[in-house]
Amino acid sequence: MVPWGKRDDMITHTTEPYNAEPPPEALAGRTLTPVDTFFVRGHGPVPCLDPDAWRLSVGGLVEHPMTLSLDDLHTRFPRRDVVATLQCAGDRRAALLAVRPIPGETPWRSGAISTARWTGVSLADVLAHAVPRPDAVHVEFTAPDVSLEARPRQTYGGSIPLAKATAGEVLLAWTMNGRPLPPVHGGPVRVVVPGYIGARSVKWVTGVTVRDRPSDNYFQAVAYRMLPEGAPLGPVAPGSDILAPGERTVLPAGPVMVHGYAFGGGEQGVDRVEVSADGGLSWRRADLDPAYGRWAWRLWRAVLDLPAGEITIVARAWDIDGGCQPESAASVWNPGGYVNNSWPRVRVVVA
Ligand SMILES: Nc1nc2c(c(=O)[nH]1)N[C@H]1C(S)=C(S)[C@@H](COP(=O)(O)O)O[C@H]1N2
Ligand SMILES: [Mo]
Repeated sequence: MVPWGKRDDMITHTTEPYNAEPPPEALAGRTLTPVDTFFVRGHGPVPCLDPDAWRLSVGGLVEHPMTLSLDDLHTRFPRRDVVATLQCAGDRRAALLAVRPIPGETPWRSGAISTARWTGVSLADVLAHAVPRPDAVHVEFTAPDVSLEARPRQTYGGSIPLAKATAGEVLLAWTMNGRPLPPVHGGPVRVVVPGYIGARSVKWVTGVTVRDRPSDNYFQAVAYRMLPEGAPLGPVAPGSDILAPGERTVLPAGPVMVHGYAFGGGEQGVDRVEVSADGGLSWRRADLDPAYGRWAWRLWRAVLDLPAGEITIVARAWDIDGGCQPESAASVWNPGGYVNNSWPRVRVVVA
């Protein structure tokens, strides 16, 4: 039995806590990822929260601390709807592991990224009622799930800059693709931070604390950094990936449709995507879907004429400022295995 109503072909990394990603082909060709296909990343067991008993406390450096019920969120604030892509900072770690081992971290392939339409209220509207004090700089989110990874043992949390929290797009969301947010994705209410690494979109959120510095939570202060003493990860790095054909697919010679996505993280627009069947000597420009809003990935497709043999298909995205993805996984390798935005490569066998 596949837990949480997920599709049968999910690639399960761990069952307790549940961590699973869809095969990349299942993500291809659809801007909105169906809920049964959406990846799950959890550091601890899924807490079972009663929506009627759920409360959100808003406090810290604010003039008017508040405790809000789900009904308060429904009735006291305008509803906001955002299509946002969530990408785990560990997405595509498997290609980094091939360079050098990264012990103890989940070997995500290409599926730790998915897109949904989220509905809720804007965190900016809630904070406007609470009125942050002049010394407010960061907003911390807390949740009740306890992770065994964290040292010392603690509940999950993280933070974002106040400027991001009040920009409008950050949601306290209770629906996902028009349905009540499932428990495994953070129901009854989660934070959705469009354009930031998935780790900041805290599920089962029960606390919003305004602070003068980032969260001291393990998942902000220790994990999710590129380097042990480096800055905590925030905005998503621009990148792209190939979703179909899948790795090791056997194909007949001739034209083949290649599918993928590009995502600039919201701050960085995608200008173009190119695909190569000869390791990057020659490139073909992919057709890029129109933007579905600033916070969603853009799907692309390209037809490549493949000769017989073992072929490596490569892709790369350019952003509107002329930046391009780094070529090699080795050049972006880091001890936690985060943010692999190097050129995606898929090997296929053309018979
Ligand atoms: N409370 C809580 N929130 C959490 C996590 C968690 O373990 N506990 N995992 C984070 C990480 S690392 C990611 S990538 C996203 C994954 O969201 P999803 O499971 O809905 O795909 O949730 C984030 N929010
Ligand atoms: Mo993550």
